[in-house]
Parts: sequence; C-alpha cells; structure tokens
Amino acid sequence: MCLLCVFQFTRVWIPDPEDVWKAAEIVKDYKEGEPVLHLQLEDETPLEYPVGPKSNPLPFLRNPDILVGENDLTALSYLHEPAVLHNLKVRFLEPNHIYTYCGIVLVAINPYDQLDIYGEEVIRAYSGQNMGDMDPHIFAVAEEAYKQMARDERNQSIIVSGESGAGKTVSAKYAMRFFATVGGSANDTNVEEKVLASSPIMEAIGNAKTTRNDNSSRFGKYIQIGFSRHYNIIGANMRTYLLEKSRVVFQAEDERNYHIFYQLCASASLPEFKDLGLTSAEDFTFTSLGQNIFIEGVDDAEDFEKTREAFTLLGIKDVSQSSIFKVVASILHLGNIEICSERDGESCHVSVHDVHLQHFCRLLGVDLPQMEHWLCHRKLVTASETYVKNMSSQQAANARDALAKHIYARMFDWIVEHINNMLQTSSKQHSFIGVLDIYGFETFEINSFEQFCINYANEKLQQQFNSHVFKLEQAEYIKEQIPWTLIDFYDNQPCIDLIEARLGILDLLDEECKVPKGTDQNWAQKLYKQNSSSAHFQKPRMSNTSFIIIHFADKVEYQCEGFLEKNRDTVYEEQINILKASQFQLVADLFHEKSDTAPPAKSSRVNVRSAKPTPKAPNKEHRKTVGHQISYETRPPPENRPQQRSDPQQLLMDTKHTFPVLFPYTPSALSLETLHIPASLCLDFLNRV
Ligand SMILES: Nc1ncnc2c1ncn2[C@@H]1O[C@H](COP(=O)(O)OP(=O)(O)O)[C@@H](O)[C@H]1O
Ligand SMILES: *[C@@H]1O[C@H](CO)[C@@H](O)[C@H](O)[C@H]1NC(C)=O
Ligand SMILES: *[C@@H]1O[C@H](CO)[C@@H](O)[C@H](O)[C@H]1NC(C)=O
Ligand SMILES: *[C@@H]1O[C@H](CO)[C@@H](O)[C@H](O)[C@H]1NC(C)=O
Ligand SMILES: *[C@@H]1O[C@H](CO)[C@@H](O)[C@H](O)[C@H]1NC(C)=O
Ligand SMILES: *[C@@H]1O[C@H](CO)[C@@H](O)[C@H](O)[C@H]1NC(C)=O
Ligand SMILES: CC(=O)N[C@H]1CO[C@H](CO)[C@@H](O)[C@@H]1O
Ligand SMILES: [Mg+2]
Repeated sequence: MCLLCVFQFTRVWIPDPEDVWKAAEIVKDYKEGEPVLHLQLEDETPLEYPVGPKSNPLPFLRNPDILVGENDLTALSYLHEPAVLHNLKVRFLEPNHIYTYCGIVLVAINPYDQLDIYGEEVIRAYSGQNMGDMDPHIFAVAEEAYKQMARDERNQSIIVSGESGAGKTVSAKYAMRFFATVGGSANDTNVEEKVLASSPIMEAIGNAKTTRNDNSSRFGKYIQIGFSRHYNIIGANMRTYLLEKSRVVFQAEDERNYHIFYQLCASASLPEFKDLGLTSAEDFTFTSLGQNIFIEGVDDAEDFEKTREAFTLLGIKDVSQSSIFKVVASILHLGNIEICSERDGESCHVSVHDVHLQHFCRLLGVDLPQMEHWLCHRKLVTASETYVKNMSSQQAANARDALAKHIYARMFDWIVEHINNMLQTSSKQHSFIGVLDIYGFETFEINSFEQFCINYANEKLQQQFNSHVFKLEQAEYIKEQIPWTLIDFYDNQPCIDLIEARLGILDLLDEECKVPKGTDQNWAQKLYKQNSSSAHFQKPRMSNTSFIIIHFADKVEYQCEGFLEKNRDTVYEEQINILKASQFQLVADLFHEKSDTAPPAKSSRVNVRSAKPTPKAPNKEHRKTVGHQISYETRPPPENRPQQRSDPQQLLMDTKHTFPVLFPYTPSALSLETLHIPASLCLDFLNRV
C-alpha cells in the first residue's frame, strides 16, 4: 500500500471559483513527487492539476456514490467540506429533505418554503420513536430530548445555532410546538397554549426587519419548559439577553424598527387608540429611518391583532395592554420632539407647544414643564456644588435617544417579567427542557457595537460547543483508554482573549469611556497599538476608524464610530426622575424596580463585560444537568432566495460557519451528560454591570 499514491478512476473534488467545488476523476496514476495530477472534469474536459508539497495539496477524495445522500454525515467515508456540502445539497434537492444528522447534531437548511412536514400527524409519528429509525427532523431531536428527560430523569437543553436568517427561531418554535403537543397538560389548564402564545409577543417587541431576515430576532432567549412528574407541561420560564436597543432610535436603510411600532401605527385609527396621537409610521423619525415602512407579505394591522390576542391569551389585562401601547406610542412622539439649537451653539430649547412633547407627557402622565426643561439641561455635581448646565442640541438629541432606548428596554423587560408570571406554575416542577435561541453570527455592510456584541456572544457559544463536544469527549476517550486519534479542533480562545483579556478590546473601550475627552478615534488608535499580540486582529489598510476581527465564522470589519456612546449608554437621572414621578402606576413601576439594586447614577453605565469563565472539571458525581441536543443550521443555496444572496460562495461560507470542526465519530450518549449547558449558557459571560 502506498499512502501517497492515487490511482486512475479515483474521484476527487477540486476547488472552483464559480461552483466552489467541482467533481473530477483522475485519469492517470499519480506517485508522490510528481508536479501534476491528470484529471478529467465531469464534462470530459481534461485538466492538469498542479500539486506540490506546500501550496497545492492533493485534492479531497469523493465519497462512493452509494454513500451520497446519507442522512447522517458521520456515515460518510470521507468527511470534509466538499463532502459535507455535496451531501447536504443532494439531500436538499430531494423534496422535504432539509434535515441531516451529523452525529448528535441536526443540520437544517432553511427551505424558505412552507413544507408539509410539521403537522400534528407528523408530531404523532415522531413521538415515541428512536432518533435513528426516522428521517432526520427537528421533531426527532425534540422527541429525543423528551425521551431522555422522561426515561433518564435528566433535564435537557436544545441549542439552536446558526447565522442570522438560518431558521433558528422557526426551529425553536417547532420544538416548542412538539413539546406542547406531546406534553399537553393532563387537564384543561391549556398551559401549553400560553407557552406558545409567548412567541408572537416576543416577536412583536423583539423582532425587526434586517437586510438578512424580515423577522430577525434582535435579542437572545432561553426558554425552560417545566414538566410535572408525569411529564406534562406545567409552566415555562424565559430569560432574554442583550436586546438591540439602538434599533429603537436608528435603523439602517431598508431595515425597520421593532414590529410593534408599525403594528400600532397601522392600527392607529381604531377607536381605542385615538388618544395615542399616532398616524402613519412614515410620520415618525424612529420608524422611518430605514426609508421603507412596509414588509412584503406582512400586514401589520393583522399581526397587531395576533399580538393582542396573544397578550389576552396570556392573561395580560386590557388596562395593562393599553398602558403598554401608550408607552410604545410615547417613544415615537419622543423621537419627533424638535430640539432647537440656540445661536450660541452651546444650548438648545424645546417648545412647550411642541405637539409631540405634549403627547409624550400626556401618554406617560408626566410633568410637561419639567420634561421641557430637562430635555435641554443637565445637572452637574461636583464635590462642592451642584449646578445646571445647558446642553447643545447634539447632546440633547443624544440624551433623548438614550431615554427612548431606556424606556423601550424597561418595557421589554416588564413584558418578559409578566409573561413569566403568567407562565409560572404553582405545582412543583419535576424537570425541564430548555431551548436556547440566540441571535446568530452577523456581518453587515456596516458593523457596529451591536454586531460586535452579537458576534462576541457567538464566539463564546462556539467555544462552549467546541469545549464540551470535543475537549470533554477526547478526555473521556483517553480516560477510558478507547483507541482513537486526537482530532485537531479549532480553538477560538485566542479570539476571545483578544476581546476580553486585559488590554483587550473591551478593556480598552471601557478605559476610553472613562477618559473625559475620550473619542472613538482615539480608541481605534489604541486598538491598533495593541494589535500585534493577536492573529485575530487587523487594521484595514484604507481606514483608521475601523478594525477587523477574524472570528471563527468570518472576518468582520467594525466601524468604531459610536462604540463609546453605545458602551456608555448614558441616561440622565433628571429625566428618569420625571418618569418615576408619573401619575400612572405602570409607568412609575417601569423605572422604579431596577433602580433599587443599581441606582441610575447620572450616567447609568450599561457595559458588556466578560465574566471570566470558571472552568469546572467534569465531575461524574455532579452531572446534575443535561444530556443535550444541538441543532446547527445553514442557509439555502442562493437561488432559493435571490434577493438575499447573490454570491455563489455563500453556501460554502455558511457551512464554514456551521462546520468549523468535523466529527469523525458519533459521541456516545453517555459522554453527552457532561454537558452542563444551562449553567454555562445562562450566558453569564455577558453581564450587565
Ligand atoms: N423550517 C422552515 N420552513 C419554512 N421556512 C422557514 C423555516 N425555517 C425558516 N424559514 C424561513 O426563514 C425565515 C427566517 O427564519 P428565522 O427562524 O427567523 O431565522 P433566524 O432566527 O435564524 O434569524 C422565516 O421567517 C421563514 O420565512
Ligand atoms: C390541573 O393542573 C394544574 C397544574 O398542573 C394543577 O394545579 C391542578 O390541580 C390540575 N387540576 C386537575 C383537576 O387535575
Ligand atoms: C414574523 O412572525 C410573526 C409572528 O409569528 C408573523 O405573524 C409574521 O408574519 C412574521 N413575519 C415575517 C416577515 O415572516
Ligand atoms: C444657557 O442657555 C441660555 C439660553 O441660551 C443662556 O441664556 C444661558 O446664559 C446659558 N447658561 C449657561 C450657563 O451657559
Ligand atoms: C431538573 O430541574 C429541576 C428544576 O426544574 C430540579 O428540581 C431537578 O432536580 C433537576 N433534575 C436533575 C436530574 O438534575
Ligand atoms: C486617519 O486618516 C485620515 C485620512 O484617511 C487622515 O486625514 C487622518 O489624519 C488619520 N488620522 C489618524 C489619527 O491617523
Ligand atoms: C498582528 C498584526 O496585525 N500586527 C500589526 C500591528 O500593527 C502594526 C502597525 O500598524 C503592523 O505593522 C503589524 O503588522
Ligand atoms: Mg431568530
């Protein structure tokens, strides 16, 4: 046997700039050291393919035809990028085969098409079956989680991951629907319907149109569905992470603010909303910056009815609902308040006759003259005295935007809290299944602080994945002395260090925020100075106000502009105090609660900080949590969604996102128990301090 020989008729994959990978066949035996490989493409074109020890390795081998289309990638003889792509593609081209296993991982390709594979009869068909006996399906993963919870008495978590638009939220919803159906409550409490009703609400207040996804989740969520001793659903609990607040006051071209704003504007003429003072979303700054208030195929007024029905189903009272809508409307009015610059350029004013100021104050039940004053002034406290300072119109506009974001975020938290109250159970929860739907990796034309946070979170999630599935697995094999080869997985710790280590990106950002005259520019220069230590950092050649991070999934260029402002997120105490004094209980409550634990100082800093992970040795005695499933997804080939992607390489790139490492084996069920996911994925690494 000759390891470095390949023989005639051997079939290979060669890289191709157009098709990404092209199939070819070797037409002449090749021996080590020869400079070319004689190939023939499928259309019979001959090709001399240069090979060399350094630059041009021998091409990847193709799998025998009989294996192609396997429903588990780990069954392939050769598992590499072209093999994975080809196999997924072959399956995807068959009707309804959007799912493929890769060991314990379910890979889904977004079909962007309503498939008839999610009906109740399909749920029934998967219920009680073994994962391996059925076609790969999200229901099979859900069934496996349910079974392991019931049979093995172990709490479970399903992690849905993938880039924006991959179909994570849709998958999470199907998983929840599965649990609601197979774990329907034994009596008529319909708690499972309430659990499902949380989705439209969360989508209305937390989803928005981006250029990648008309229904993009702009927050992360982890829902734990609680089960009784008889494995019926008895309640649920939801945690949310890092709502993208900046969207409330700014949207890039062709993007929208949160759906709820448009839903409410579209329903403004209903009698019960007359006093909100709303008109078309086109008339409000905060809903019109993206230049297009419509989404094709979406009727905002109709969706609003669904949102209200869901609120009602959850048991949120009409008065509370109407308060929520008042808060939503007030934010739109706040954005339209005209801040007039004074001639000196150092100060500004707002007219007491500004109709939007009037609406804002009326809707929130707050004092108008106070608001008018504190929109344009701020208090400065020094050691010896307190005095009032004018704000320039720019400062006042920034402060107003910060206030708008703050109001929205408090309302969002309030709603989550109330949904949780409504889903709470009085009876004892025996076990749970958690579903984590985190925002996917993102790269846009212009990437800012939000993308930085999202991608940082994904970097950490990826690390969890790597370390649990690979490091622990390898350790287990070594300990058990099972013979196997140590695989070389991509460790993204260096990239995480770049972001969170001492003098890393976050550290420097926090430092710059403390410097009185700190600027985004200066921060960028400091970043460049520190760069040399990391292979994951680059300064773009053409810019000195942006930086590049080489993430596990992709290279992303971030614009520094706005990072300091967003990291500081200054909300002025005087404005908050006015809201706290609202004559409406709900509004006052919104701003009181958290202030007890962390008083909003003159600048309530909301920073993304890293908590150092506390590495715990896997301890068999304390495997208290989870066996778990992981579902990873890719996007479809571009022809399925022409307006979204035009780059034929996209599927390749996407599988790079999804397959940064490959599985040469299927991990045993046993070793999966070492995955303590809920604890680590309470995403403690993203703390707000
Ligand atoms: N299984 C599926 N079947 C049909 N369409 C899907 C499926 N998954 C996703 N989609 C489509 O893709 C869009 C984006 O999916 P979504 O779950 O919102 O992505 P993500 O949460 O990953 O950003 C959905 O609005 C839907 O139109
Ligand atoms: C119905 O379920 C709820 C929650 O599990 C429980 O508190 C209640 O006692 C049940 N009622 C009946 C009639 O079984
Ligand atoms: C987004 O989700 C909501 C709630 O499920 C749905 O009503 C709406 O049609 C979706 N929008 C798009 C653009 O898919
Ligand atoms: C603040 O602005 C007002 C109106 O422009 C001006 O009269 C006043 O002198 C300013 N105060 C300070 C401290 O600059
Ligand atoms: C599962 O979680 C519940 C809390 O929901 C807890 O009481 C129970 O002990 C956990 N079970 C295991 C096996 O860890
Ligand atoms: C950044 O680049 C611009 C031109 O691209 C230049 O005018 C400016 O001086 C540079 N700033 C620094 C701090 O290097
Ligand atoms: C690793 C790396 O990116 N190093 C760069 C750091 O910045 C200096 C000066 O801009 C470059 O010369 C290095 O190549
Ligand atoms: Mg989503």
